[in-house]
Amino acid sequence: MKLQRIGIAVGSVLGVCALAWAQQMGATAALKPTTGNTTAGTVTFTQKSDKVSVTANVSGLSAGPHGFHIHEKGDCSAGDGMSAGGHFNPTGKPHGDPATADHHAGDMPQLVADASGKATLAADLSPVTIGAGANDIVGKAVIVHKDPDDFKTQPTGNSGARVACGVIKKS
Ligand SMILES: [Cu+2]
Ligand SMILES: [Zn+2]
Repeated sequence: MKLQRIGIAVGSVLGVCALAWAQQMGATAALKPTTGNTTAGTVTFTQKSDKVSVTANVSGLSAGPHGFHIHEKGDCSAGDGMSAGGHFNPTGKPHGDPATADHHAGDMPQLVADASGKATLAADLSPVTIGAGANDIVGKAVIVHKDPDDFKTQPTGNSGARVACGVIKKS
């Protein structure tokens, strides 16, 4: 009887832990500057039911808006960041504003830097996931661009050179 009770108690604890783990599943990307740039920061992704929320803290930018995307290859080895490939686009959509229906899964709201070159961002992303399915962003890369994203030019948004890159890793 005593053993049985212990068994139930252990089972409950494991169940609660599994639930907490599922709710807090996340991933991070440490942004490092590409050659000749100083942009760096941290990007954190958290799975929340059918959406993924992103928070970013980035420094070393020129003041104003900067294109900000998840790119398809988790490879920041090239000095210019081009090894990360194009925008992450598992759903075969055109490039666009993430606030509208048609956009790459990897399209995110722009980073807007203040006069000191710092930018913070908090947003919900869709349709991406962490750790499962075709829209999984783990193993992809986050890129910060030199210029604003016009959300029109295909397939890049015309946001210019890549000033920082970071591979997305499960946390
Ligand atoms: Cu990009
Ligand atoms: Zn795009």
